[in-house]
Amino acid sequence: MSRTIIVSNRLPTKAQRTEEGLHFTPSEGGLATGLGSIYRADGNVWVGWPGVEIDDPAEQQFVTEELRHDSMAPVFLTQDEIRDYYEGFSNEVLWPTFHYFSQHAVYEQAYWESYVTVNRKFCQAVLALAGPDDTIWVHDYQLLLLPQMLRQERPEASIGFFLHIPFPSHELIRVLPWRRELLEGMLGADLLGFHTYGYMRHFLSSAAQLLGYPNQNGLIEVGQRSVLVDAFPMGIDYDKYAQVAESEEAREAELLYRDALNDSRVILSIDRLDYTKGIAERLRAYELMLQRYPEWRGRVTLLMLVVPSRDQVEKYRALKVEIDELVGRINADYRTISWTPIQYFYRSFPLEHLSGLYRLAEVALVTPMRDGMNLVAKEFVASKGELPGVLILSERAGAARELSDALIINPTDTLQLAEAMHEALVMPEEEQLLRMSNMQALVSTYNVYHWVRLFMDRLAYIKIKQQTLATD
Ligand code: GDG
Repeated sequence: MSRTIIVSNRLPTKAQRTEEGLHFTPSEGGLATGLGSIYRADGNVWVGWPGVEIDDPAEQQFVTEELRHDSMAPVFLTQDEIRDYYEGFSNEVLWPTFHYFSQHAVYEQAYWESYVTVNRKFCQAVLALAGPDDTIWVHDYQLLLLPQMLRQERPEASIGFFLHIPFPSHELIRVLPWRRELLEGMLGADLLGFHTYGYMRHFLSSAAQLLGYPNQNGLIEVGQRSVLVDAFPMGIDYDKYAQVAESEEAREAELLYRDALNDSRVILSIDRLDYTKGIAERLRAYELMLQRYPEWRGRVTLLMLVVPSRDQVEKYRALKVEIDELVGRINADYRTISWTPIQYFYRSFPLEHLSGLYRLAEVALVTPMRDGMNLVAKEFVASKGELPGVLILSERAGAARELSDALIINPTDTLQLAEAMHEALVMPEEEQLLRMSNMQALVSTYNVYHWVRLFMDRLAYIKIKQQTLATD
C-alpha cells in the first residue's frame, strides 16, 4: 500500500512543558488543517519537531509513543540545533533573504553546518518510515536540502516540495554563500511548488542563472530526471472559518468588543511579530490618516493583534520595542478621555475570538512588506458571511495575485495606505458587498482541500511523465 509522508520543521501538535510535565496542544495553522485530512488517513504519517527541547531518552520515548497514536513521528532537536539550525540558518539567513531583507542576514558558517546536520536528521527519520512506494511531501524553507538527501537514498521515490514563503529574484539568492547547495537540494524533488507564478519564475531563473539548468514550460532536466516547477496558491478551510464565524462564541466575542469600543468603527490587523509584516509602517500610515482626516478621531479604532514569535532572535526583540514605542506615542498624542486610537494586544487569541474580530472589523489591514501568501486575508473574507467589510491588501502578499477585489496598496507608500483606509471607511455598503462576494467565491472554491488535491495530482502526473520520457 502506498502512503504519504508529510515532513515539516514543526509538527501540527506542539509539546509544551508545564509543572505537571509535558502536554500536547494542536497547532491552529492552516497547514495543519489542510493536511489533517491526509496525514490521519490510513498509515500516513507527519514527521517534524515537536517544538520544545527534549533530551531525556525516557521523555523522548514517551513523546514518540503519544504522537504515534496520532500519526506523527517526532524529530528531536538539541539546544545547539535549535539555536543554529532553527533560529540561526532558517530564521536569520533564509527568512530575511527570501523576504528581500538581505541586510538582516547573518552569514555564519556554524549555522550552515547545523542546517546540513538537521536536514540529515530529518532524512534519517523519513527513511526509517518510508517504504519504496510511498510519497514524501516536504514543506518549507527549513528543509531545502532534504529532497536531494532523500533522492540519493531513494532514487525512485515520489518527492514533492512546497515553499510557503516567497522565492525571491536570483539577485538575492546569488548573495547566499551556499546558493548552489540550496538550489540543488530543492531540485532533488520531482515537483517543486510555490504560492505564485512570480515565485516560480524566480526559481526557474535562479536554476538557469546560478546552476545553468534551462527549463521548458516549467520542466527542468536534472541529469536523467525531469523536475516540474509549478504554482499552487494555498487556500484555507473556508467552511470551517465560515462556520466558526456563525457560532455563539464568535458572536459573543464580537459584541463584547463592540460594546467595549463604544461602537467605534474598527480597523483590524493580525500578524505574527515579524519585520516582513509591515507593522510599524502600518502604524505610521494610520497616524497620517488621523492627521489628514481629523473627522475620524474619536470614531475609529485600530485593533492590532501581534502574536509573539521568534523572541529569541535579536531583530524580533528590537522590532517589538519599536512597535511598543510607536503605539505608545501615537496613543499619547491623539487619545482623549473616552477614546484610544490604537488597541494593541501582544498575545495570541482563541480562534472564536479571532473570528469575532473578523466579524466586527469594517476594515482589515493586511499590509506586509513581503508575504508568501497571507492566510489572514483569506480568513477575513471567509468569516464575513453576508456582512460588509473591506480588505486592504499589500501588492507584495501572494494573496494579492488572487484577491483583486481588495484595495491593493504598496505598503511603503504611507500616503497611499492612509488614503486607502479613508476610502475603505467611506466605501458604499453595496460596493463592499459586491467586492466581498467576489472574493468569497474565489476563496471558497480554491480552498485548502483543493490545494492538496492539485499538488498531489501534479506529483502523480510528473512521475508518470518521467516514466514515459525514460521509455521514449
Ligand atoms: C507562512 C507564510 C503563508 C494569527 N494570530 C492568531 C492566529 N493566527 C493564525 C492566522 C493564520 C496564521 O496564524 C498566520 O498565517 P499567515 O499566512 O498570515 O502567516 P505565517 O505564519 O507567516 O505563514 C505565509 C503561510 O505560511 C501558509 O503558506 O501564507 O505567507 O509566511 O491562520 O489565523 N490563530 C489563533 N490565534 C491568534 O491569535 N488561533
